[in-house]
Amino acid sequence: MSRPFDLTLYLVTDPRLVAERGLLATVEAAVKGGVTLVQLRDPDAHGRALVEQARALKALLAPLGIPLIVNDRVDVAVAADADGVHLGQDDMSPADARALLGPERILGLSVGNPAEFAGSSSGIDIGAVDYLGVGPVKATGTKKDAGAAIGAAGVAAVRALTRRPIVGIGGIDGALAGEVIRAGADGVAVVSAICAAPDPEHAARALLSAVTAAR
Ligand code: TZP
Ligand code: MG
Repeated sequence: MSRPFDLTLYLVTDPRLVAERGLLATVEAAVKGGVTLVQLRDPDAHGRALVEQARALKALLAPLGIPLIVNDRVDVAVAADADGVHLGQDDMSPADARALLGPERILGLSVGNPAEFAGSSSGIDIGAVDYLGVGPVKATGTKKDAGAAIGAAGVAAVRALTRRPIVGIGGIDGALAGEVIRAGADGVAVVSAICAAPDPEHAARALLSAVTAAR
């Protein structure tokens, strides 16, 4: 059983989009605005830099009770004592990650569409996974190799296949957040809607209201 987590408003960081304001300042503002979970995502960073960033984020978030998830890197998550890991379909299998992470850490898995969910649940052990990141919901420039957009209807289709918690991701803004929640997602994950906003705290607060209103 993993430690408790709340997918309501899930911030995924992007090194380019936080460069000007800084990673910690951006996350601190976003958390003030109501972000409930933070993922450190920097696919190009080297391990040492990533561990340092994860430790700094953990020090900021732990006193606030907000879990820190590390993208892709089980080793970095363990080294920095992060709360969990988010895996892509081509990363280490969830079962292997779970063996390294132990029972308490949170484990997420990206699912691009209903067919990929069906493949994941047969080909790999989805039993080790605590939540699914589903999308891109809408086309996004933030992740260059993201698959085809599936819309809120795609989220609903994955929802129909599993009871596991789902967070929608990809191109989500205030307007789309409500649709994704009404499609059955437990929360929304955003990168640019917060990281590239002129006021990340205000942006987070607006997204949180959209999610809450749609529930
Ligand atoms: N995974 C699927 S889409 C995406 C990730 C990391 C990027 C989402 O970024 P944005 O800016 O919220 O569209
Ligand atoms: Mg990944």
